[in-house]
Parts: sequence; structure tokens; C-alpha cells
Amino acid sequence: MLAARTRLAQSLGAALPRTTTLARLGRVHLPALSTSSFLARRGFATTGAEEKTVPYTADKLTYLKRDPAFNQITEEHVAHLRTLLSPGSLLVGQSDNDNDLLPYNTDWMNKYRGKSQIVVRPRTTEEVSKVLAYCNEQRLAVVPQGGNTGLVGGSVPVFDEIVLSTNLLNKVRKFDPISGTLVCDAGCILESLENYLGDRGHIMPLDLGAKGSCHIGGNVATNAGGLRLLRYGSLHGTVLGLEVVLPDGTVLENLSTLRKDNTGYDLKQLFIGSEGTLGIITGVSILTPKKPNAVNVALVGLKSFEHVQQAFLGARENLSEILSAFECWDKSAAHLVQAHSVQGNRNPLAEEHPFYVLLETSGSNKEHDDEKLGAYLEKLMENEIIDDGVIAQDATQILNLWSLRESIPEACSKSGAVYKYDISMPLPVFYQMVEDVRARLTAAGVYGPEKMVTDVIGYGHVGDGNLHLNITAKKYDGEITKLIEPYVYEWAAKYSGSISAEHGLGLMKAPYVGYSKSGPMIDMMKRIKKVFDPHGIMNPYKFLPQ
Ligand code: FAD
Ligand code: 2HG
Ligand code: ZN
Repeated sequence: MLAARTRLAQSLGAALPRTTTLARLGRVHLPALSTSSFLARRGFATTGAEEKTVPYTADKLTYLKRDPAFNQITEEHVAHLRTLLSPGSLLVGQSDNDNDLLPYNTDWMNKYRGKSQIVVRPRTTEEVSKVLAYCNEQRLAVVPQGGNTGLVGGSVPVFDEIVLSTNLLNKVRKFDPISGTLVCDAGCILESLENYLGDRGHIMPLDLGAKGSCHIGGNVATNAGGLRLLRYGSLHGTVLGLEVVLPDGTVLENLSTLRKDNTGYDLKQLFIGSEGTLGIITGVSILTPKKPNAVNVALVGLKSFEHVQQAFLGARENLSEILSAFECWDKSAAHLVQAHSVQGNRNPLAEEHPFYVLLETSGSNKEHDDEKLGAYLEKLMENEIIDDGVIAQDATQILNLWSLRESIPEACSKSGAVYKYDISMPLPVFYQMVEDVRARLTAAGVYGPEKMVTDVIGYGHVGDGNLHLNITAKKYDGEITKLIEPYVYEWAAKYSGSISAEHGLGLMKAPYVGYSKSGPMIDMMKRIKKVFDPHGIMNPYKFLPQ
């Protein structure tokens, strides 16, 4: 009997010599990047004239008014903050144009820009506690910031709020290889944790394209989903405990490593996804899965989203417990990756396809997984659900295929301005939103090669029912925004979807939360906010409607 892999090579290989095609690709995995190198790579100048190309949020969104309840920062404040911190932990700008402060004031998309002149970078929980207590007492507003990769404008100031960065809170506190529990500082970069665990036979339960920059504290604060949620579930399940500093300086120490603990309200859940509005997460205890012995990644091309759905149903049925990711993108996304990739990502399939699916299996027995995946893909080919496909043959090829998916957000950003929507909804209407938005922008005469809107792209975590709609444009423009919003949110509400599947609300979606949550629920959220943060100093203007 032929090995599954050889049989598959025969059927898929008829259309494509898989190994050679993949072998031609260079190594394209995103390297670990600092926030500023992310910015630099997207053509964001950190010098001179081009700094001014990102307009101030306060000038753009004129409905936002600085809350007069917050004090302006004085030299006395700065001098006192200095006494609370270790040397080198306070950055003070001469103006908000200051190059050192620019990466803290400007978001990843170059869409939002604040005017902060103070960045505090505590090195310990105790320092965080002292700083927050002082800011609370002095009524100084604070924006918590991790890797600043958030996509809804939550991580940067609007006016002159103090940025509290977790950059220097970056130590692993302990790891237990038996239970797989990891306890670390909130400022640890996700990719560094993945590398740390990799050496110890474990992996992080979440993975994102921004892993080279985002912090675990930022991931928890946004309840980030990402590429592994299908398999390991959300952070609401994998986070076992948190250490959080409240605005009055109180430290809620609950770095539990227990799987089970039914003693009272589960307070940590409130902080998961609270986007810096209730307190600062300083420590995280998280359950890490064993590194799978066998990982397979396949990329397939399909004719329509109907076919994508059929392939997904088949994957649930035939790959069940070994299925670890099911990601999809359309032809427009693939084009952008080819057009803008600096790292040479090339389509390994011989032809273009309207849709692409990357699916991953992870398990403990390579032969078993190969067999299952092979049989599944053969069945899809036979039933003409997929038109072509490749399977990675080694670790480098796995990274190369993943890179085609992970570089989509970066490729979109290279097009100019990008309007990002992150919707969850029932699968049957998943791609319809992209088509409806295309039709709407075409009818308005703004979409086309020489027009303001250059592309409407759909991709996302099909396995989680989470679509990323990216609309690329020559620049951010109020009239274009009005054509898209609230249309997209109304659309999501009509189909019982969520206006934010995984990126959160931030500044961008705070006014629109009513499309996904009822009035009484929003009122209860406001009451909870008041309990934790009575003076409202934590990340003001964000998250909840004003
Ligand atoms: P930041 O951007 O710094 O902050 C995000 C929010 O959390 C802000 O409101 C901030 O105030 C708050 N915050 C940060 N740290 C703390 C803290 N210690 N305590 C309290 N509040 C805090 N998201 C997904 O869900 N899935 C994806 O697949 C995904 N992929 C991405 C790919 C790219 C290329 C990029 C740029 C972003 C992606 N994101 C994704 C969005 C983003 O949510 C995540 O990158 C990440 O979770 C944000 O972490 P961060 O450390 O950068 O947080
Ligand atoms: C992803 O899944 C991220 O790649 C980013 O959530 C999505 O940029 C986006 O819209
Ligand atoms: Zn995503």
C-alpha cells in the first residue's frame, strides 16, 4: 500500500510538483520586530517632515473633547514621577513631535495619533502601583500600552494622557513543565515566550501575526484570538490567573496556577478583554499546551466561498481532533501579498484561485495525521471541492505557507490607508459582507484603480467564524468612512454578528458597541468601570460610548 503522502503527491501533484514549488520559496517567516521597526517597515518615517503625515486624532475626530476633569501635566508631576521610577524609566518629550515619543503616540496603522509628552516604563509591579496611585490622586489620565499593535486605536493617547508602557516588565517568573503553567510579566513579547517554551517542549496557546511585537499583557487586555483559537480556545479559558494594579494602586495578586478554583467571582475574567480601562495587567499565569510532535500545513485553492464552507465541514468531520487551524483569504488578499511582500512570498500554487485555505493539523502521531490529512484532501479533490493544493514538506515550508497568511495585514497596510473591520458572524453569510461592501462602494463611484478605494479584501479565521474585511484606500477620508460606517456595523447586527470578533473596541468602535450589546448590558459595563476606576483615569475616551 502506498503511504498517504505518496498517494496525495500523485493526485495533487498532477497539477503541481509540490515539493519543488515550495522549495523555491525563500524563508519568509516574519522576524521578531520591535514596534518601531514595524513602523519603519511600513514606510512610517520616524524623522522630520513625514512625521506630520499622521494627523492628530483630536483634530480628525472633532466630537472628542478633552475631559477637563483631568489635570494638565506640570513639571512638578514629572519631577514626582521620576522619584517613583528606576533611572531610565521615564521618557519626557519636548513636544509630541519628539522622535522618542512618536512610536508611543502613533498606532500600528498610522491612523491614530496622540499628543502625550510623558511615557512611563515601570520595571516592577510596585513601580506600576506607585505611578497609578499618584496619577489617580492627581487626576492624570493614563493609557496602558504593550506592543502597540492594537488595531482599534486603543493603545495610543487621544490628547495628553500619560502612556504607561510595559516594555520593561519582561521577565518569565516561573514555568512548570509538568502542568505546563507559565507565569510571566505582562510585557513579555509573545514570540519570546513562544521561543522560551519551544526549548522546553511547549507552545503558547495563542499565535498572531503580530507576535514579534505584541506583549502577553496586551494580548490578555484585548482577549486576542489569532491563529490557534480553533484548537486551544480563547484566553478566557487558558489564562489561569492575573496580577493587576488598580487605579488606586491596589495590587490584585491572583497568579493562580490552578485549573480549578471556584472561590468567589472570577475577577480575572473582567480584565481579559478590558482594553486597559479597569487597571494595568502586570503579570499573567497561562496554561501552555505540549508542543505537538506532528504538524502538517496544507494550502489549497478553491472556486468559491461555498467550496470553502464544504471544505471546512469536511475538515471538522475528517480531521476532527487534529485540526488546529482553518484560515481563508480571497484572491485580492493574495494579490496584495504578492505585490507588496518584501520577503518574496510567492503563490506556491500553479494558478490563481478565487479563494485560498490554509489548514493545519497538530497531533502526536505523524503517520496517523499524514494518513488522515491525505485521505481528507484526496476526498476534496475527488469531489471537486478543491482545485489544487500543496502540503509543506518540512518546517521551513510550514513557515512559508503560514507567512502567506500572516503577511496579509502588513501587505494591506502597504497599500496606503486601510480601514479594518473584524466581524464574527454565521458562516453562510461570511463572505457576503465583502461582496456587499464592494457593491456599495462601486455604486458610490469610489472604488476602482484610479479611485479613492483601491481594494476590498476578505480573509480571516473561518474556523472561528471571524472575517477580516480590509478596505484599502489612497488615504483616510471622512467621506469614505461615512460610506462604510455604520453600514458594516448594521450589517453585522442584521446577521446576529459581532462588530468586534477579536480586536476589541478601542477608540474606533466605542460609539458602536450598541450594535452588539443591549442598553442594559452597556449600562452595567459603565457601572463596573466606575467601581474599578471611579475617576475614569484609565484609557479615557475608549471602549464604552461617551
Ligand atoms: P497594545 O496594542 O499595546 O494595546 C492594546 C490594548 O490593550 C490597548 O487598549 C491598551 O491600553 C491595552 N493594554 C495593553 N497592555 C496592557 C496591560 N498590560 N494592562 C492593561 N491594558 C493593556 N489580534 C487578534 O486578536 N488576532 C490576530 O490574529 C491578530 N493579528 C494581528 C496581526 C497584526 C500584524 C497586527 C498589527 C495586529 C494583530 N492583532 C490581532 C491585533 C492586536 O490586538 C494584537 O496584536 C495584540 O493582542 C495587541 O497586543 P499589544 O501588546 O500590542 O497591545
Ligand atoms: C489577522 O488575523 C489579524 O491577521 C489582523 O487579526 C487582521 O489586520 C486585520 O484586519
Ligand atoms: Zn485575526
